[in-house]
Amino acid sequence: MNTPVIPIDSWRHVFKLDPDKEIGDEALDRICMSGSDAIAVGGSSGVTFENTVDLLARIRRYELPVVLEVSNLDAVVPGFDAYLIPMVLNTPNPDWIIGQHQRAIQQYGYMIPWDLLIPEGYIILNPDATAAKLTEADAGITTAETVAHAQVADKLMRLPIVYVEYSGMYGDMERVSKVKRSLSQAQLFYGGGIRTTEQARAAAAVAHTVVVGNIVYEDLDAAIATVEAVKAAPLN
Ligand code: 1GP
Repeated sequence: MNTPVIPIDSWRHVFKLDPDKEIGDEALDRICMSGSDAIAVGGSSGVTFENTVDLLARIRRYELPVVLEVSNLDAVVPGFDAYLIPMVLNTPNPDWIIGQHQRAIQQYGYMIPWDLLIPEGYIILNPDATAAKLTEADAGITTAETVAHAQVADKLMRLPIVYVEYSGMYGDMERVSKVKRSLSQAQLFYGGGIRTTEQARAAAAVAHTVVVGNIVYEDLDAAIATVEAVKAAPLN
């Protein structure tokens, strides 16, 4: 069983920051002081070693944990508290499930900090998301198929995280709830399209951990308000 190096099981709210997007010092200060449980750094395009180092250094002035969601091997920067490793489950292309991982391990195995890796079973459900296009994910799967993918991650692969990813689009909370009820041990992350406190609250009712991304760059006040909404919401 994987026991993550940092206490992700206590995380209810996470901000995901994209190294390829500009964020001013004042905005970053508000994000890092918001009461959110952690910052995840990651993005689907334009993520480089340089912009990742730069963002990590700025977030490191604050106390909250900061993890890197690895999407590009050239941008793996040392110094994060942990590294989230997506394995996309709903793609027919094994490259995004294990292929890239196998090649990375063959090439860099001697320097990988294994204790810091946290694999995620990723299910991408917005066909228009960059990540869906990149990984050839079949975002048109049914709820039953989604639940079965989640159970592969939870019960066969025993992954510590199942991530229902609607990046850029608010998802079907009934489907997320069904995924949650199907899990035995994995922690359910939900991310995608959260713009209002109502959406944040609804996601927090059905997922252990709610990830808020794009709204940070569009409406900072609305982004900050999601923290309180998630923290106050009971998990059903
Ligand atoms: C993206 O799940 C996160 O990886 C959050 O999605 O950017 O749509 O909030 P949004």
